[in-house]
Amino acid sequence: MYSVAFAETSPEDTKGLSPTILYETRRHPFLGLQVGIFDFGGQEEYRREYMDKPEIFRGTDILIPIVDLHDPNNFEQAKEYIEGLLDIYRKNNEKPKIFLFLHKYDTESYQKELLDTNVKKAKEIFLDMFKEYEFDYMLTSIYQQDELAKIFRDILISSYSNLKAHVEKAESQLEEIKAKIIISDVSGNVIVHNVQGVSSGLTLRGDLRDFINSCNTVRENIFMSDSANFKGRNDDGKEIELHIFKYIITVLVMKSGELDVESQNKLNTLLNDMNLFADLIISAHTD
Ligand SMILES: Nc1nc2c(ncn2[C@@H]2O[C@H](COP(=O)(O)OP(=O)(O)OP(=O)(O)O)[C@@H](O)[C@H]2O)c(=O)[nH]1
Ligand SMILES: [Mg+2]
Repeated sequence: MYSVAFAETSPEDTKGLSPTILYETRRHPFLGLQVGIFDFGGQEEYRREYMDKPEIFRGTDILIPIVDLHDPNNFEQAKEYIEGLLDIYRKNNEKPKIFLFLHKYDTESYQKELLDTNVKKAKEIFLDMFKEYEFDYMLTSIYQQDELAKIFRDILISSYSNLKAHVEKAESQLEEIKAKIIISDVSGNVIVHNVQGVSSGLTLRGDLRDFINSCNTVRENIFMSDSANFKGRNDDGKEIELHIFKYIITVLVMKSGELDVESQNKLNTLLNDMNLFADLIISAHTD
């Protein structure tokens, strides 16, 4: 799930991945912070080993229990595992936000009729376990790569109060502007876009990521300011424009000629909003 949503692996290519031994940690830069991701192996021997070490779980902001919808015979066992985790958090005196993934919500080597039955059963078994927590659940699948990336994006920004509204607003603004626009962070995590085929999961296409990266270096080393704009164009009137706001947020605009006045006005509004969005992120960090 990590490699499909955050790195550039295609869903099919995960078929050869090995099981997680004990647990693996990764860091992923997102909106200017390093997000620490702990992936706990599900095999019994590993569970027994790390469940005995509650200190490993200290400082969790977000817990994502993952239930395999293709494996209903193990739902009860999964429930016990999750209860064990909640015990650990109770002992640690911590309350992470919980997002339960009812995962493999797809019919890749699985029958549609069984899937719906399993969803119903899973909801009955799992949904009332988290009453004391800030909780939500979602139906997920690595075969819905963009959807999965959006779910992780929303989970990551859920740690920042009131950013979600800005992302939703940007999403609707993009629909009305007649240009191709990609809003991402300087590391190339796509937040919102209106162009098909520019990202795999959260990760922006390599050439555009390199462009952002180079412009960001110029901003820092040559302009020595926290925001800057960059432009390129060819003889046919194709243009690419990059706005970097507060060394965190970037807006990439691609157009094939002049924009109509209405679109240009809307784009200006969007740019102002993203400037504000970057400010909010920074003040959330300092909080
Ligand atoms: N159909 C389907 N298969 C999936 C999905 N996500 C993962 N898989 C497959 O499930 C298999 C196991 O995936 P892993 O992510 O390694 O499983 P895991 O839960 O991390 O296993 P442990 O590391 O032992 O805990 C792989 O063959 C994946 O291709 C999904 O959304 N749908
Ligand atoms: Mg694993």
